[in-house]
Amino acid sequence: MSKLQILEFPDPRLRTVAKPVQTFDAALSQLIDDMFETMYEAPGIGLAATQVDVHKRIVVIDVSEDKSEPMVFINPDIEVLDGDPEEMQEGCLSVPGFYESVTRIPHVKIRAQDRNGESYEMEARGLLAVCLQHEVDHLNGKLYVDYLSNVKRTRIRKKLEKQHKMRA
Ligand code: QAP
Ligand code: CO
Repeated sequence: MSKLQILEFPDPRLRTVAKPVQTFDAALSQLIDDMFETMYEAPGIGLAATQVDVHKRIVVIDVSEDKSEPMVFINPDIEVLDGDPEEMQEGCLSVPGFYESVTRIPHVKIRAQDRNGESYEMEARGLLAVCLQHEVDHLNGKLYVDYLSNVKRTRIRKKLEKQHKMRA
């Protein structure tokens, strides 16, 4: 297992639209394990392959308290169900150190494949539903900061760019 490097906003590679996974092999399984290791070490609750510069439709999530519920979503197809929009504080491993309120409908139906290519469906609510929408956005090149005001997004971008310069 190995920890992968996470791309940070405003890296243009985060804007890539990921391609469907067609081959379910040992290399895919290894990538999924590495994504879990990377997410758990951060620590985070969700990670899309886009964030580790792999432009395939793969998401890993674990919203449990004790890292006991790893979930894999390959080629996820999300349907936002009815319900009242709710505001929730979101963060992102690609936007480290910032948390902002985003409004979403916290009730979705998801169709995806597991690491063996087996199709499944599930309904999700609450944090899991929000996290799924956030991660599927990554696969489409979208970030939660896109939902913020230009002023807020620009402030976050400038602070991160400054940190990246200091690191270089
Ligand atoms: C997406 O995000 C999410 O800034 C997953 O310094 C988050 O795991 C969806 C993290 C909240 C819904 C609600 C962020 C770790 C982790 C940071 C994450 C940080 C360290 C973010
Ligand atoms: Co994110």
